Amino acid sequence: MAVKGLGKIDQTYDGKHIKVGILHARWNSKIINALVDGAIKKLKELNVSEENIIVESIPGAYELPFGTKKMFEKYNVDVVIPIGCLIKGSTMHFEYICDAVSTQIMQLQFQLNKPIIFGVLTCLTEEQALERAGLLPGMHNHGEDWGACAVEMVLKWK
Ligand code: RBF
Repeated sequence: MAVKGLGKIDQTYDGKHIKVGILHARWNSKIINALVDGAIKKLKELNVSEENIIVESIPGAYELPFGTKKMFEKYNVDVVIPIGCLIKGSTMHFEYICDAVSTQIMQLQFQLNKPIIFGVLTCLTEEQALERAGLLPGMHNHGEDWGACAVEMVLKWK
């Protein structure tokens, strides 16, 4: 098969029959709100119905892996998009949380045999996060990519 544009969706997916969980952290709420809105917008564009999009929140990014596991158990969703925004501070917290969360999310996919999207921004500055949430002029909202990724990852491997 020909190589398509990197990062671009390879075909049209119809999300009519899939159920998606969005679990978001509440730290850095302005950025989080934009990312969640972007993910929902894209899910709806791909035909996922509003009642099949379940949104829950947890305090911070560190809670995302456990919360994601619970989203599958509680709501029987096909895929979860854990959304968080970590911004580097002056201590080592950032490194520990980024490492723990990314490792656990990756492992959880194999434990549960379910796709989990990596909706966590790990930024060195707030400006980087604002850019990636589409909140600075001309910048793209990564939440939209995560919505598209979620639909593809469910339907491609059915
Ligand atoms: N949670 C986030 O989602 N993003 C952050 O940037 C973030 N920075 C934190 C920095 C410090 C120093 C601490 C103590 C916590 C931070 N958290 C952050 C919260 C963390 O993910 C978690 O909710 C708490 O540590 C409780 O387990």
